[in-house]
Amino acid sequence: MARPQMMAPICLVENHNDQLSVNQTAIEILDNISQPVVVVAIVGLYRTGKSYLMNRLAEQNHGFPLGSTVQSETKGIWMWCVPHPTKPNHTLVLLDTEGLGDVEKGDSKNDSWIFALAVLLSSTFVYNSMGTINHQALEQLHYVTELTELIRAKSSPNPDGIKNSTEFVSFFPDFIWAVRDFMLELQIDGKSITEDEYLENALKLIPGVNPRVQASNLPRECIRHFFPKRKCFVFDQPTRDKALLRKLETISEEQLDPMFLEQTRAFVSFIFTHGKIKTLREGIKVTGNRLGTLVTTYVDAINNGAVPCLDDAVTTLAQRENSAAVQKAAEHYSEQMDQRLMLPTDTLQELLDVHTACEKEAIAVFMEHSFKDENQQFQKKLLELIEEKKRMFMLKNEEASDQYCQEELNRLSKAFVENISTFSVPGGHRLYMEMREKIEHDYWQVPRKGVKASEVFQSFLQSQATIESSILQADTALTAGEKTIAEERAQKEAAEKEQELLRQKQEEQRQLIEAQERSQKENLEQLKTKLMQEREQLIKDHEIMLERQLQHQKALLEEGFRKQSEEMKEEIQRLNSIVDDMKKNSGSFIGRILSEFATLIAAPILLPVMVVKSIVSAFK
Ligand SMILES: Nc1nc2c(ncn2[C@@H]2O[C@H](COP(=O)(O)OP(=O)(O)OP(=O)(O)O)[C@@H](O)[C@H]2O)c(=O)[nH]1
Ligand SMILES: [Mg+2]
Repeated sequence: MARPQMMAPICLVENHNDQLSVNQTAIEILDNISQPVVVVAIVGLYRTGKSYLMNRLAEQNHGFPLGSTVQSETKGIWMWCVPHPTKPNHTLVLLDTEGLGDVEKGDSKNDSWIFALAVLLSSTFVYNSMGTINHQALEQLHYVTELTELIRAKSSPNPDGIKNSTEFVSFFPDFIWAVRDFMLELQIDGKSITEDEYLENALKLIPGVNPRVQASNLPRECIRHFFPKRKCFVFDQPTRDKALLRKLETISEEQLDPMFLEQTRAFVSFIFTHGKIKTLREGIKVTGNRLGTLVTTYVDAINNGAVPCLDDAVTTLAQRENSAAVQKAAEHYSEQMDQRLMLPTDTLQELLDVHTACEKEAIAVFMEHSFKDENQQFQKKLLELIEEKKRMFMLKNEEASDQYCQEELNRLSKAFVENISTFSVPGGHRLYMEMREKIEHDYWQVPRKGVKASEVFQSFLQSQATIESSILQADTALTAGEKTIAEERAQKEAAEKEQELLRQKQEEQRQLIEAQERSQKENLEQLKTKLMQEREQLIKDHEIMLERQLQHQKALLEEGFRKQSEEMKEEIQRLNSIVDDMKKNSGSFIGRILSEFATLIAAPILLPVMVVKSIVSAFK
């Protein structure tokens, strides 16, 4: 099923008795979505109209349940997958979360985890709040300051010394602040400002040492640092009528404040147009089934007392998908070989040519569906699988040829064999030889006998050797001398045929070695292309990180925060030198991996190759 159709939202992450768990039914739904996903998550204080806004994104009145009392309605994280309204073949995944800061909740730790999960899973993260963006609103957003403790980019501390949080920009979502029941005029010093300017103004650091100011500066810094792409939407009250407010989902659009309606439409349209596909680092696009794996990996980590880690999640994804990619590629090889080969093939070379073409395609299928194949272990597995399959096709080819040759030879030699006694007459040996030569001639006229043609005929000749000799000896038309000459000729011819057969085998071994060399070359070439692409993407990721750091540093300097700006210098220098090194060393880095892989794939094949080579030299 490529197109998801969910009639209603479903709980994705349950939050029961302060324990998070993944709902398997929701994972199964995601597993069936192979389309890329645009994921919008909404987070914010409880009872602030989050679920209502998410229903607007699903273009529905009902869906995520709203509550009209002060008791919080949504628990855990709920999911609704709908076809993307403007991007064909994409799925829009809406994640509605449990309201933060509910006083009725005992433990607030899960609030932090829900916040972190929403950040990790979404490509657009909506922070929803009521009223205005003031000190209080920013203090309530303290969860953002905890993210460095709750999310890890790499499983072990960065060997290159880059801070964990610096890496956030390479996989964090775009940030939208939705301000509900906004009553103020968008003006500063009498001048109209946009919503985005309103947000940026609110995020400017406030000078001073007042602890309250410092407390709200930290979330400001974190938002600016972790979410370089920011947007703000303000909303009027949906209606002045309190009774209607409590049952918003039941009222028609005409009953809503036109301004609110317009603002909601602008918000929805922005997300439909600009909401990006969820992307992990290095350009890895998230599909529905990948999202399912991510949720499971992250929630497992939390439940095991660990910190959800992007790299670990990517490794899990890669393991799962690379092994599926091996299967897919191997199946492609088998299917194509089945389709393109007509057994028996005329020569071994004919089979090997088809094999080379099919293997090339299979490697391409693997490359398309795999990523981060550490030590190329999956590619090696594919190579071994294809080698095994190739041997099986060769065996089948030999069997088909053997059977066909036997049948043809039986047909051609039937009368000859049945009437063998008729040669026991004077001059019978000459007749026998003429008949046998005719059979041989006719046999070689039969097309597409395949790789076993000579061998089968050779066995036939061997089976005739004693008969021929007795016919010769019994032939009274020949002198003893003529018989000796005939005997010697027969032996010479047999030896020549034997030699010819060995030459054919030798030639076939040479073709096999060549095919293996072609295969290794193809594997290395396609790996090289893939490694270059991955490397380019990695460099791009680091360049983006660097650019964001520079932007942030510049903004701090412009706002007069020289000290903070100076503090960023070291990290920027580190990033700069990493990017430089990566660019400089790309060639040698890829070269090293390729040569390691070349040794790895040569080893298991080399053994038969060496055996083959010794066989070949024995023939010389
Ligand atoms: N004042 C006001 N009320 C709203 C708005 N949007 C929805 N409501 C009403 O607020 C109540 C709560 O709405 P929900 O959408 O359930 O809010 P929520 O943030 O999802 O609530 P929790 O899931 O409990 O955290 C309902 O009665 C809605 O009708 C809004 O923009 N302003
Ligand atoms: Mg809700």
